[in-house]
Amino acid sequence: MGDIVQNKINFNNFLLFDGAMGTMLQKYGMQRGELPESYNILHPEIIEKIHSEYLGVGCDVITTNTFGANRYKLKNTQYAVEQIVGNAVKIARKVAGDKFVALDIGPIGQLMQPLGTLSFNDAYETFAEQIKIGANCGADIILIETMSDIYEAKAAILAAKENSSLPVICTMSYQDDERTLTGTDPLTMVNVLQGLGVDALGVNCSLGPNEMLPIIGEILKYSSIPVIVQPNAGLPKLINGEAVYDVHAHEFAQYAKIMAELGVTILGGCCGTTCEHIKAIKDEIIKLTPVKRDVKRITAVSSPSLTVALGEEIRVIGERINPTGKKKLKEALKSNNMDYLLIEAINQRDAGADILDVNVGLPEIDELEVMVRAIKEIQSVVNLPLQIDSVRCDVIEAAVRIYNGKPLINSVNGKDDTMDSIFPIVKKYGACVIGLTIDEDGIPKTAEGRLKVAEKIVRRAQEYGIDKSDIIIDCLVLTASAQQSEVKETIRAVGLVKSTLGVKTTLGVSNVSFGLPQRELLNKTFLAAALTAGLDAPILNPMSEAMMATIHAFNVLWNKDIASKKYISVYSSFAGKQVTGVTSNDRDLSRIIIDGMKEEAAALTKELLKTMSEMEVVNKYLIPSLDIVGKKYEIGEIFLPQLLQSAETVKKSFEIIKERMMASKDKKLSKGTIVLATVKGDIHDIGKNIVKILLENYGFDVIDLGKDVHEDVVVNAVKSGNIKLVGLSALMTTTVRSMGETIKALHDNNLDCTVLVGGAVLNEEYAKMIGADYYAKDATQTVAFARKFFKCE
Ligand code: THG
Repeated sequence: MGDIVQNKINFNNFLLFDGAMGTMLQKYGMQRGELPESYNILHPEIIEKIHSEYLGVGCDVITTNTFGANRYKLKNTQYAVEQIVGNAVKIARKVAGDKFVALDIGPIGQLMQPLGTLSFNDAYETFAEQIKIGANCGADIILIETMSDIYEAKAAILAAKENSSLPVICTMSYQDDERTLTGTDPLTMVNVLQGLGVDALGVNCSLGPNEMLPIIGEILKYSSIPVIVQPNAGLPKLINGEAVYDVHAHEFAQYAKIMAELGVTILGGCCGTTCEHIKAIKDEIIKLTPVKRDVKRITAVSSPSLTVALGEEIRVIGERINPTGKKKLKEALKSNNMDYLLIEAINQRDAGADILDVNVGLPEIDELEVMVRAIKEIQSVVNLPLQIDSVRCDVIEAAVRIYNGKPLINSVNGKDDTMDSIFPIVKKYGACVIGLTIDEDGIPKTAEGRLKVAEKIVRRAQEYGIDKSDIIIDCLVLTASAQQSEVKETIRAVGLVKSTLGVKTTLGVSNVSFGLPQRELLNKTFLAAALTAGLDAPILNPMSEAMMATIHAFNVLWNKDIASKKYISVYSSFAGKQVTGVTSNDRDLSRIIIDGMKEEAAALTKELLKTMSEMEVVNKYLIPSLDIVGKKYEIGEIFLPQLLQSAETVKKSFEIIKERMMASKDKKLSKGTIVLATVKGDIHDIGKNIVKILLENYGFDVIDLGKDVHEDVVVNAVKSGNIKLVGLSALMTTTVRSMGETIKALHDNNLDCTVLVGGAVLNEEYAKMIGADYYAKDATQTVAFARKFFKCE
């Protein structure tokens, strides 16, 4: 940190951030297509002026002009990250005085694996580079913002914490369905980011203050750390051919006031906001005192788009991904057959599991490597939170590091050395952890003895800064065959631990029956008794109908399944219905595509082609299952990651089908050719890339012209390929104009093609105005249009 004195920030007071950088740069003459970050080098005086103006209206924090200053976005420019970030922080530092400088970190602009190609480690390294430079040059805060993928946010937060000692703030951007692009809801965001130890969290960009209110309400309900909001100045509207933000300073500040009264303490502005907006907020919050919020912490684990809270309904932890006693799973792990694991995961999910235990501990394999792979693979197809189960600390740490969400660690116990090695991991990665009531002296015989161990675990965790709500106590099930007299002591311990410590509880229920016949009978009877004593999350075999039935019934009888809703949905048409879900035998290609199992799809396609024609496979399986997935996406049952996973699965099938068709005479598989381009001046091509994946997997050929594409390039591609359908995308308000120009160029050249447009700031009205033939809200709409256009229906 050199000799720069870092300012101390009080997050308990109101903290006012600045407004938009881009809007101000445009005001000072920045042209479309210019790189905003280049101003740190070419026109530092303009950046200095903008910072000074924001400081002049009373903001406490200025944000560096480094939103896109990462190695990916700067790759094809003449600038280095070091130079851009270094200059940006120095300029801000120079004018900040006793105010704070926030190092701005925006998204990398690439889709993360498995959606795209960016690996977690590459994301981490990319952020680490920016953060080291920014911290060295004197930034006071790391501001990670406009994140739409919580996995990317996690990489950035870890990079910030491991490469600086600065406070970290993270804000994510939401769509109008109150989820981020990759499907994260506000509760999940809070549960994950708060666990990772950020100093404040919240929302910025993409929506105006009004649209953000419901999201902010959710965040405030769960966040026990300060909440930050930086809205756009409304939703972009079209005025004289320009997309503009029209929530003016006064109205904006009224929303800021409402937010502050709800409990938001850190405010500022994003796109379209100026000094006037910031001054107006200042004038409002100066009259207010921060609201003291008392947030009750919940015990909850998360996948990227699903949070499972313990305490209301009984939650089932699926035990089946554990090689103990399972010959087939052992074989699969030894031969690196991940599909077997995935089928176990899918089957347990379909049978009603809420969380999946993942244990791959076998002496003959590289457990760490297999665990990391298993976690990644399972998370790419199943949207449930995972419980990471290993006796090895290094395996647990590697797994929770690359896990996407807030995991549950299985387990810690009352032994000093175990606690000292596991708790730092729990704390650092913000996991929940199961605490087993066993210590150096073994498992206490009595319930009181086990309570003592539980108390020790909770106390010690708190010394590590872990909240009690992140601990789930396991009073340990003993086997009836060996220790029959102690079985009911476990049940008594559950009640005692719950009432004394107020923590949530789990038990490995199936242990009770080891070595006895009719295990299910003992398991379900023990389960019912334990549930009555207050068991919250049993670990069991969800494929056992009797066990799941016990839980469904208990949830009704204990008034946890309100109005018996779930019970009725499971059992109202029970006659003849299989509740255990599909087994590996009846998995047809449609099912495999919907589940997103790539390797299985390829193998089964080959199999099907022995008896069916290529087009039959396409029309009977590929297209209909993609349609089902598209519908599920549209109604919000699945999110972008699952949609793309299924699309990629179809791609595997398609590759095989295409090969066959190339080999035979019939080469006409393509349903039509589409040119795609992200228009001039715009380097944000994530949307276009998503559209490309979907179109290709529906059987269209795509000519991808890339990003920042000049209109002449589009014209030439359409001319030379005699293309009938063109898709244009633009993300930024500054580049939607280029879109209009591209359409005009196509018309001026008398090209007989239809133009479809899409992008975050576009809408129907604007699409019409710039002469587009069709506006697509998302990738699935684009596909629907293409199918109509090429008469595939
Ligand atoms: N507490 C916690 N974690 C645990 C346990 C616990 N993890 C492991 C175990 N106990 C819970 N999981 C299982 C998994 C499988 C079985 C029992 C408990 C089981 N397997 C059959 C066997 O070994 O015979 C095989 C079943 C099959 O082939 O399908 O019984 O107590 N925190």
